[in-house]
Amino acid sequence: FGSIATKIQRNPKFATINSDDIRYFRDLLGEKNVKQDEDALLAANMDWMRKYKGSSKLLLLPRSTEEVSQILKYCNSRCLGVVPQGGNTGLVGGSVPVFDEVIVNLGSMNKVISFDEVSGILVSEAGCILESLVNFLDNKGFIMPLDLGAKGSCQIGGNVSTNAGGLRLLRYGSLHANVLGLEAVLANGDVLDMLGTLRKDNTGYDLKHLFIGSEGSLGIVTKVSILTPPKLSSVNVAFLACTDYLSCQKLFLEARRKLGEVLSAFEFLDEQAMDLALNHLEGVRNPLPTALHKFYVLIETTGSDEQSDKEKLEAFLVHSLEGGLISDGVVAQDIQQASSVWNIREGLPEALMKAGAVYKYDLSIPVEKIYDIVEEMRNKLGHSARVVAYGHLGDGNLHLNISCPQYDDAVLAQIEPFVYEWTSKNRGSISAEHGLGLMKAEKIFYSKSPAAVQLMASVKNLLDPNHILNPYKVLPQSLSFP
Ligand code: FAD
Ligand code: 2HG
Ligand code: ZN
Repeated sequence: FGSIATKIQRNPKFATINSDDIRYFRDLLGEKNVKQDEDALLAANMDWMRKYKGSSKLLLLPRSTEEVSQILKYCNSRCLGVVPQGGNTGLVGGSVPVFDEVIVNLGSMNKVISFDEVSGILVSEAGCILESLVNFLDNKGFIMPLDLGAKGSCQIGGNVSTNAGGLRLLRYGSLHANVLGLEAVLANGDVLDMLGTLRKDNTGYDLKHLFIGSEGSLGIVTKVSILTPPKLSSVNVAFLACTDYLSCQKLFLEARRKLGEVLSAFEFLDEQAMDLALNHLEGVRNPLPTALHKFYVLIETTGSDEQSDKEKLEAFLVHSLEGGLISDGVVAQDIQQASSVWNIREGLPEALMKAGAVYKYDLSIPVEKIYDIVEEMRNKLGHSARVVAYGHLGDGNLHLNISCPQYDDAVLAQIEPFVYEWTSKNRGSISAEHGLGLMKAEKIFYSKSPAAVQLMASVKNLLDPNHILNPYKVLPQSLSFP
């Protein structure tokens, strides 16, 4: 496991769970929603990467906002640390305890509350799994404005709390644009009803935005209202090969120009990522099998007119081939082929897990510089680790992954602080979409000014004066103890 927790001190103000606490929670939630058994706690204490592991003795499963409110009111009065948890797919150690914090998992709050078929506005509880919302909407002819590889496990409340980006952000924008309202419970148990369903509402400060991306540090999100786009009939997926990064970049510019309003995803992976997918993912084969290319680009178009969308894509591909931007390519002929191409891209986090230990960096970098850091990192590390690059090129978001047989402090010392300093120097962000969590709480200054961080700490103090919510995460520890 990562050695991060050993560098952090448990907040001495926090109480420890006792039998009175357990009795209180059992009375409130019923016995079966208060978990103390080893199996349930093992899963809830460990993150998806198996890199961060807490030692909580208590997992609570509330079924209503009122129960969440009572839980937080009680924990606040007792000064018990709390970790809000969704699907536990987060990649920065934010969703599991560091020490013995109480885990509050929203999974039992999984009902759709309403759906307006005219406006496409969906209101649901926070514990709904993203994929179940996708399936619900599919029947109504709508889609979720976000899509990510973790859709089978992550919850909409977790997505909102991390401001998850994913594979469709290029087309539909971030959750700051699509979440119309939410309900959140503050640390003292107060329920903040901001569950608006309006596209436009300029009455005062738009407080919901504080909760979008605050990673459970300001409140527990219990309900979400979200704008969903209509499902369009024509979806096309092309998988293309480029000989160098500059061609990928130029291809992106061309795609925006030539595919315009139908472009719905522009993802890239490099040779090392493809090699990893082929070696570690079951049932995956290279759609361009003649050779291993340096770069691959996945382009998706989504529109309403099958014939004209296809013509547009074909004209774009012919033009790109003639102009030398792509060296090879295929267009998926049916849904199965499209999803097998998507499986390569979406399966990369899992392939990395299977390959051994992995250091993950989720960087926003100006598109033209994205691959510079990958090459610099490769030169620095030589043969001691494998540098794997992929990501949401259309959003300027690089997923830089360094894979090695086991975690090794000597390798880590080569990567950090280099990766953060490089990103900061090039005016990027050290977290494009995964958040800061535990991994990067101390690193926030690489991307935010001291004045901005100080204001964040003031907001935290105001909303959670005892700092019970997701302690040791998001903000540096020096600002974290009240
Ligand atoms: P968790 O992991 O349980 O929690 C994440 C954070 O949110 C924690 O800090 C937690 O305390 C807080 N939280 C959770 N629920 C609540 C709540 N109801 N109220 C308050 N705080 C809460 N992320 C992307 O942005 N884009 C991607 O493309 C993407 N792809 C992924 C693919 C895979 C295979 C995996 C494993 C992860 C991926 N992620 C991606 C990261 C992760 O899935 C997202 O961050 C996701 O949004 C987390 O949702 P979750 O329900 O699992 O939250
Ligand atoms: C993705 O885009 C996720 O697949 C995970 O954000 C990124 O594995 C990663 O580093
Ligand atoms: Zn991503």
